[in-house]
Amino acid sequence: YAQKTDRFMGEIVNYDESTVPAYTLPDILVTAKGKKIKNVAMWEKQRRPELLALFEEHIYGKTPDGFDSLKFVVANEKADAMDGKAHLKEITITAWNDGRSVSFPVILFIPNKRIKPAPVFLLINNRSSRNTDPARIEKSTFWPAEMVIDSGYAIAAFHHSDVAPDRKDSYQNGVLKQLFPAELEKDNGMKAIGVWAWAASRVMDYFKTDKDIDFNKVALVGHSRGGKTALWSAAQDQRFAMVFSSCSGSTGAALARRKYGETISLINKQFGYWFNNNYKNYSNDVNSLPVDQHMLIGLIAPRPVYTTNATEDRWADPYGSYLSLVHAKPVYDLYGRKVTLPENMPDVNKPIIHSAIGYHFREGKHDLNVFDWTNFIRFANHHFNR
Ligand code: GTR
Repeated sequence: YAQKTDRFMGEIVNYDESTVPAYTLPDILVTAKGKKIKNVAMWEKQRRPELLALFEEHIYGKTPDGFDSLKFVVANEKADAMDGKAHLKEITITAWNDGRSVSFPVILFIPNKRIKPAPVFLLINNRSSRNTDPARIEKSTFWPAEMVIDSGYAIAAFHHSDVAPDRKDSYQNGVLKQLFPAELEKDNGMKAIGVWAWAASRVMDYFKTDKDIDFNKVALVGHSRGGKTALWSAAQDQRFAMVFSSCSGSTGAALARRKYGETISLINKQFGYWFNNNYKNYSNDVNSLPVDQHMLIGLIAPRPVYTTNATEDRWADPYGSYLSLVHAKPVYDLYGRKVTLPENMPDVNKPIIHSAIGYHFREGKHDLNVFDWTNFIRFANHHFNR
């Protein structure tokens, strides 16, 4: 990885630590009016809502407050799936608003060997839907369902494109056009990531109705664009008890101001339909963005959050993603939650588990694999006291 720059979409991509510009992050514990946040009450009443509103307004768009109704149907069920180890439920979630509806499927396996409702990992699947094959003919390390079941957890997934297609010419076809067409007219209206995050919350609504699931132990998982979504979803929806964000990079865990790997400008050019229109204003003016991504991590506090990076994924700026965690720590400190992140980037393949903010920098590619899931389970076991 000697190469220090690259060219992409007419821009120079920086991979040289020594040319990262000097930057000042907006202070996570100082309000827009300059007031210092000194305790949890001030954080929750003043700063947290302020930051949430800034992320809505300038980046991900505002999630509509409500919709008319929601319906869950178990479309298929198998009590002895995975050779008897798990109970499979294929659920169809249908949401209605103003007389129109959208339906999307959720795959859920629940371990049969358990005495209580099961904690669950919910994956926002942004790769092939074969990853979550309910028949288990296809098996993928992206969603290693057998391994998760053997660890005593339920595992669920939905496919992001079932609620908002992952294409700039058709992302509107789904939740946006059907349920919230007015959002498409607004500069701060949610786009694809907003919809994916909204759908994760609807799965959460379902979990609340399933007595086999421990509603207080739902961990949200996402990779890359799904990892950005997982952070945004959990930042808004405090019912998610834990978050795992794999290789989320730009507009996920990575600090925008570092200009290393993928920048706001590049992500807006390639994937503008993920973010609201206002975000385009920062393509060439990152320093005027009133937030940076450490604040997105801070919005998840005091809940445990775990992020990852991979050595062959400089595009996602591993160091800048780690720094985001370090700069979110003051919020966890307010809550008295133990965060044991070393000041410098941790060694490769050395996970940090016993910390409310967990992390690993693993060897290999931009992906979600068995090493990742093994450590997600360790982190969940630790923080769910299992
Ligand atoms: C890349 C994109 C990243 C990341 C990734 C993915 O091409 O630039 O921000 O989201 O796709 O989702 O795999």
